[in-house]
Amino acid sequence: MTEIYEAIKRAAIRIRFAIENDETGYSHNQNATGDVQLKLDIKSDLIIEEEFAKVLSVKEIASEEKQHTETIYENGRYLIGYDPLDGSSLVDVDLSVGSIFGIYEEDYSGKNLKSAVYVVYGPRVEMVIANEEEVALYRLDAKHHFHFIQTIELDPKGRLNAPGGTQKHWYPHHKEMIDALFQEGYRLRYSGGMVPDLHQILLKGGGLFSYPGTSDNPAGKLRMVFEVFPFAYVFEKAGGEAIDGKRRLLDLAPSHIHDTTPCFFGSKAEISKVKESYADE
Ligand code: FDP
Repeated sequence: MTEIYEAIKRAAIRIRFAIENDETGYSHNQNATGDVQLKLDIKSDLIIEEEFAKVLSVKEIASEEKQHTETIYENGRYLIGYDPLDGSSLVDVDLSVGSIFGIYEEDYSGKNLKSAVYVVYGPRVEMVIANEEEVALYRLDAKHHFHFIQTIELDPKGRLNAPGGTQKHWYPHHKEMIDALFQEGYRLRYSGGMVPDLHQILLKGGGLFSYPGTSDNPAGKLRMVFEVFPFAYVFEKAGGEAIDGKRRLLDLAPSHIHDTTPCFFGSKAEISKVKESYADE
């Protein structure tokens, strides 16, 4: 696992350099979900693949930017599902973006996720590693070294509300729940980048990030293997919860690597409100 973390650190340093120096334009390709890929998406994906190709414990990779999984070392132990540059369209407007990694064994189901890592490329580069022991925050320094800053633990109740999805298509019970949080005094924090939005909730004590199923998109937008399971793991290990409205996200298994699911990540108090609101749906 340590070698995988080291590969992610090397990839993050290279991706940061590409974000700062490369063109942000679109390529002529589409990814598996039909999004037109930015040149930076493709480059970040290649960088990560190159770094994982140096790690003998990596059996297979599944990238949000690739249609199919790819075998790396037949005798390797881990399968890695990753989103190379989440929120990449925000680079153009100079907002924060991120890379997300789920490290699985045997298959890409939530129960087989063994560790999760994400990197935030913001004013500073930060990396969070979650495993059985802890959720730990690291920051990149001028000597290209990620140094330990602190462990992360959510408060039982937070103050931030990050509601995703197009409001016009929200179901009525969802809208009522989001409105009730604002009525209680929760503050809106939503940049449109999942990584910095969730990072803010994790570091500022807690709150709720939601990307629900909607009338036009009942299965939501965010992808289980590359985005949802890794953050569900981080939130649970930090003392919070992550559900699809009713069920624990890490109890789900995709039938295809690009499957999406509605998702809610938060501290215990907010997730109990989600459960109440979704109980009869
Ligand atoms: P993006 O499409 O820009 O890559 O991964 C999907 C994602 O960004 C998340 O980072 C983000 O939270 C979400 O989509 C934003 O979606 P909306 O624009 O629908 O709010």
